[in-house]
Amino acid sequence: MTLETSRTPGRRRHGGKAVKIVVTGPFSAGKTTLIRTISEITVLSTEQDITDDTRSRKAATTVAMDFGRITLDRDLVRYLFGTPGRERFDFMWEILGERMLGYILLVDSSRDESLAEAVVILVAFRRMARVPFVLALNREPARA
Ligand SMILES: Nc1nc2c(ncn2[C@@H]2O[C@H](COP(=O)(O)OP(=O)(O)OP(=O)(O)O)[C@@H](O)[C@H]2O)c(=O)[nH]1
Ligand SMILES: [Mg+2]
Repeated sequence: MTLETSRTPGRRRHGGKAVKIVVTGPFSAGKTTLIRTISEITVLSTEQDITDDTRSRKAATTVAMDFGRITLDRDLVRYLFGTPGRERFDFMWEILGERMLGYILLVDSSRDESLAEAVVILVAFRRMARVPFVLALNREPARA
């Protein structure tokens, strides 16, 4: 797979370009859901059951990565890589961020600590590469 980045223009075998976009953010911000929602292929996910007290929030968490794809037109394909949100898997950030064109940083609006956790991730990603990013607030609590 050849990926285009700000440093390495990539060409796919049958022509066209492929770019790599990373979806990152704190635990349970909705990274896997976002990729599953927009991907045109069945997403490769690496979710494992949660066994600690955060299990009350959801049953499974990403332990390595999500992988999906969107074709914008026949000449431009975006590969989507989702990171784990748990800090203990932060070694994956650098692996997944390698040669990315940009990233989406999702924050869980329903959880106060999510913003501070997102800042830690942002600092790490800015250190990794000065590429464009989008900050998105997700899971906004419903208003009456
Ligand atoms: N209300 C609402 N819930 C969402 C949205 N996106 C995801 N969720 C829910 O939020 C929870 C976490 O979603 P995931 O996609 O597993 O979050 P994640 O960021 O991949 O989580 P980790 O991999 O554990 O860090 C799930 O229960 C989803 O159904 C959204 O846009 N709105
Ligand atoms: Mg996930």
